[in-house]
Amino acid sequence: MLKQLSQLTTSQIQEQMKEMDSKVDLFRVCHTILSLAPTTAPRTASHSRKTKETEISARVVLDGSGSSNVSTGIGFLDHMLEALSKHSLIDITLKCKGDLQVDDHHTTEDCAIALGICVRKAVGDKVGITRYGSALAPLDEALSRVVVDISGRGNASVNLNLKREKVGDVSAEMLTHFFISFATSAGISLHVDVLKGENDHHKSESAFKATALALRHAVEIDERRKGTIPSTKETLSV
Ligand SMILES: [Mn+2]
Repeated sequence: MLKQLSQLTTSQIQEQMKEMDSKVDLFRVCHTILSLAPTTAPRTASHSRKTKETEISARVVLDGSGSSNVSTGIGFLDHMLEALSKHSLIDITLKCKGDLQVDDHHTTEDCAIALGICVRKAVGDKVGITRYGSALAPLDEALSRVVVDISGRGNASVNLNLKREKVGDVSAEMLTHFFISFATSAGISLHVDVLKGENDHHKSESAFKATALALRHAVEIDERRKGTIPSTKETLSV
């Protein structure tokens, strides 16, 4: 090598060094691209449905950044779902045109079902997930506790303890119904309890935020599971 180099002129050596530099750069670029490439498919799912009552399209990205684009026609529900996305880090896109001239029932229920279906599809066979999640979330004087199990079986126990008939433009009973419909279609056990609070807006929002925090933990991949299913039955399919 030294002998070969000694036979070259200074400009030839410089040219060879430039060529080597460009090869090293190319190697670095290839290495970076390979290290950034995802090793598994992104956990995302979509669902759309059109009936005489509602027309809905929904999409979730489980390993998202908490960005949302929500438009249900019900302002307070949008506010709650944006909070759900922000604090779960699950990206949510949800568009709904519902029969709000009737009331808020079909729109709220069908949005919950569509989001639940997306979550169920996105967690797939539940390989490697943490499965359980629990969280406390305050909002000023209000405090909520949520416990979730991504079991494949949908059920919910919900105590929002709201005093008013409506919060914003959604009825209190439909906020409760939202959690039940979501849990049923997502195939999760969901326990929502507002433990304290005076203001119904605060109580509702702390319940959605606690749900977000619990869900975030439950859907996350647990690296120590090394791709196994967190069940002694070795399956979490229904
Ligand atoms: Mn608020």
